[in-house]
Amino acid sequence: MPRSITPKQLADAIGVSESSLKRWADAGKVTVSRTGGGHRRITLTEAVRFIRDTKATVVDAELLGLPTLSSAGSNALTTSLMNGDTKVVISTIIARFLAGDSIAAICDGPLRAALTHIGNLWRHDGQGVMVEHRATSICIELLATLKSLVKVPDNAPCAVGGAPSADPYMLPSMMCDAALAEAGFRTVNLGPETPLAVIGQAAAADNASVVWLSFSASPDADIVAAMPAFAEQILNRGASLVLGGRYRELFSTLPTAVRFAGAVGELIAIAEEHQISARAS
Ligand code: B12
Repeated sequence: MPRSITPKQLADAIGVSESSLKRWADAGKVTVSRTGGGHRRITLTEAVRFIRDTKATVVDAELLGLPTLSSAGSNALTTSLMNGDTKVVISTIIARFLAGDSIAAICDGPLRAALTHIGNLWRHDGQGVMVEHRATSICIELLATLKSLVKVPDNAPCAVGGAPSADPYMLPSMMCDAALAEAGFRTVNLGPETPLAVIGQAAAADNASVVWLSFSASPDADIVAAMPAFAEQILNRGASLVLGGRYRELFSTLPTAVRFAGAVGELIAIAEEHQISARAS
């Protein structure tokens, strides 16, 4: 069951009167369902959509089951991520999301900047590895929360992806996953260290329109050797294959239909392009 709230809770969360909210519901501006007893309920994902679309100001996020919002800037975000302050990180990013920033923009902007800064620590500071692991864990929680706030339509096209064997990096695929969900895709994130054959199997089983592969660690020679056949298998199914991550350029000799993305936003643009041409054909 999706989490849901009452019209009064949403009205109080955005500082408007309950009667205004009921008027908007009657006009179809916010979708309301009824409980068995006839009481109005609004799913959390619908409340989040309404807040973002109407640029409503959230005055009490706790009524939505979210942490009190913080308007900390990018420097404060990096500091909080370094200090392991989960609550500040999540509340700062959720505030930006509710104000209308896309998940892709959040990933390519403040999150990438903070993690780049943290990645430079391990060389200089004995605590760097601990900070890096803790920051990754906070980002995992954050990305799962962001994904839970978007509604994916029932008949959504599917996107499948992950990182290949010997690549331990979790966050790039979690970012692709959450951003594609926001863009209206049903997603299957197979996560890090996934054999290419398994990604191919999932793409076929789920009839994926888009397949992403993340290369953050230097791939083994057998993966490089297996990529042409893998690419052919995905492209022959009519899906888009998108490679990202710092080692993606190793594959620049693959067929030109394979796409390369330096940012999550680019993946979203390619996935949307795929859907437009699929609808046209
Ligand atoms: C967390 C972390 C780890 C964790 C990962 C935990 C986990 N399970 O996920 C652990 C501890 C495992 C780790 C290990 C190592 N790490 Co490390 N790590 C990082 C760190 C801090 C963050 C990585 C991350 O998640 N970034 C967030 C992502 C989202 O950012 P991004 O990779 O830049 O991706 C952006 C774009 O490139 C793009 N993108 C990326 N992938 C994809 C995929 C697709 C499909 C698309 C569309 C887009 C896309 O979108 C993202 C958002 O804009 C980075 C620093 C950094 N700059 O990223 C170092 C970093 C990657 N690590 C580094 C190193 C050196 C190591 C180790 C060798 C350290 C060691 N001595 O053991 C090992 C190697 C592990 C291995 N097997 O390869 C170096 C890599 C240098 C290099 N040129 O290769 C970095 C850059 C740190 C540094 N400045 O030196 N690391």
